Amino acid sequence: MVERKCRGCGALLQIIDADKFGYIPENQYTQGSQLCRRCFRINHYGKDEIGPVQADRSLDEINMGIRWSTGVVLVVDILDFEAGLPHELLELIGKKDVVLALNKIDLVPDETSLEELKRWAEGRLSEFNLSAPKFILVSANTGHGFQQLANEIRFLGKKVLFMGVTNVGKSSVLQRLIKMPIFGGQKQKNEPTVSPYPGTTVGMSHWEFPRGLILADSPGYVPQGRISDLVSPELAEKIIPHKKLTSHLYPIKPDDLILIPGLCAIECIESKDEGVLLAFTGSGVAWQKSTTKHLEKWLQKDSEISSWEQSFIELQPREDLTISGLGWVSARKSAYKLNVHLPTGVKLFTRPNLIGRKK
Ligand SMILES: Nc1nc2c(ncn2[C@@H]2O[C@H](COP(=O)(O)OP(=O)(O)O)[C@@H](O)[C@H]2O)c(=O)[nH]1
Ligand SMILES: [Mg+2]
Repeated sequence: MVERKCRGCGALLQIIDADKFGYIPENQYTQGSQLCRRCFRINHYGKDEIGPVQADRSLDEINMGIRWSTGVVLVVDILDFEAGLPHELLELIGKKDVVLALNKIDLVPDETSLEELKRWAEGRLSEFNLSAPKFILVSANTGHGFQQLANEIRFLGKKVLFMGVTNVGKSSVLQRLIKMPIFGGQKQKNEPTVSPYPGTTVGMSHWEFPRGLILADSPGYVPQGRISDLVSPELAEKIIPHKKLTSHLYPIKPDDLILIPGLCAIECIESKDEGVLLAFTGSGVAWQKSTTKHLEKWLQKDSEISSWEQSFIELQPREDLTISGLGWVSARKSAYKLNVHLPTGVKLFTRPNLIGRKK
């Protein structure tokens, strides 16, 4: 039997085990179908019946893909920027030519102009270990930035790998690109499978274009310390930003608490002046305010988390405190000393504010 891969998720097609990746009923296989049953059901019913691919298996595929490639498009979710650039992943890319596609810009509120976003991203990228990274602001939903992305891809050689952490929109970006006239414009029979669940793409899948250009989708790298990777797939789907960012403004003084029940709590220890914390989310979970007295109750409320840890953070006005895979809060008017309660292992970052007037 000649090995064939699923066009949607890149898994090797097989007719033996319906509970494993790549399963396809035998009659469909012999008729030449190139889509596994899992991808068919994700596309038609929005249900992933097998679940995410294992992190170590993804890593093997990513490594293979990097070795194969002449250049890389690294896709990053602009709303979860720091989590999208893990040190280990940048090391894997090494000295390959790379273009960064900062995706999901449709979720950033209109008050933040593209120019502002660009300046902010430039500043942030200078802190990561990337030599003169080229980046493009894109939205796979609206098509923004795709002409520029397509142009840049032509400088990456003939074999271009799309990579990044899980759920940033790698498959969505590729899905839109392969339909563009610049790549031949042919309607493809199958497309890379896009889903709200992390871990959908299982293996590399190749898409061939005129003049020998090949674009390849790859499974997502599972970064350390993202809240969305520590909870059930149902809760992860809720937590991952999918709608336009909203913010709530909370006047905060010592002993106040802002929190997302069962997921995180930020406790004010000290504030210099009367200030506010702006809490941002683009997901299906909401921030709220309480007091330190109720800390334990809120952490335990309907929580999937069994182990918590606490970090002390100082936040200056117009700085964001971001919680990997969840959202962020931003200080205004006052500096704050905060105790942050998070599931054990979840990473925190501070950075210049993304939204609103800059320093
Ligand atoms: N709002 C918005 N959602 C996007 C965009 N790109 C991808 N998504 C959503 O993000 C989720 C993950 O997309 P997918 O392409 O499967 O990510 P992958 O795991 O990196 O391949 C899906 O729910 C997509 O619909 C975008 O530009 N804007
Ligand atoms: Mg994918």
